[in-house]
Amino acid sequence: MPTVIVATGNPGKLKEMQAYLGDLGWDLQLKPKELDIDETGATFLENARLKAAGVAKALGQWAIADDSGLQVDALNGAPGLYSARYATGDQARINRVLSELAGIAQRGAQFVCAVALARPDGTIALETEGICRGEILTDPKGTGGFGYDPIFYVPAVGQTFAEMSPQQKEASSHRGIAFQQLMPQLKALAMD
Ligand code: ITT
Repeated sequence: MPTVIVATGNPGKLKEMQAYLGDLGWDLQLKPKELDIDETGATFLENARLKAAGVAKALGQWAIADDSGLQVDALNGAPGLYSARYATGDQARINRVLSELAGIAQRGAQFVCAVALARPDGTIALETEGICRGEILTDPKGTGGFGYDPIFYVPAVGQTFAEMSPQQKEASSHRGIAFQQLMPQLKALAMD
């Protein structure tokens, strides 16, 4: 059973990644807290590569990383790459997006998730990107999930991410889509 380090410090992401990778039978281990890789890339994919490669190389193990964020159309794609740094804490981040959108009728937005898997030498073995379109509500709805989930409404499902079951979020979300895309390649990968 290959050991793979899940290169994230975000508990919400970790829970989803562990569930999505569960069928592979890998020995999933969490990266040490003190091993923090600077996110200096210009795109989600670049940051996912940096995190996966940095952690893999530092530990000499396979590592998988996710870089993700919310892009709001009326805010020219903000918070985007800065989604985690938009304010301190999930509630403050939600409040900032809602106040910046106050009085704006155009509510379109998308979540993007880039995933990269790095070999123990830091080279990238696989990568992909998933996108989920939705709308930003005027008030939060639902208590599940994490981050911006309570304000992100998916018309095709008729619910926010925070109202969805974990299975529904997996089926429709940026991260769920990215991992669905990767799954056949992950299953076929020789990791010895
Ligand atoms: P790691 O880099 O350690 O993985 P992070 O939280 O810093 O953790 P990112 O830099 O990728 O991760 O920032 C992504 C932010 O976007 C995250 O903190 C959330 O606020 C938000 N986000 C990403 N996916 C989300 C989801 O499925 N639901 C709600 N918010 C999400």
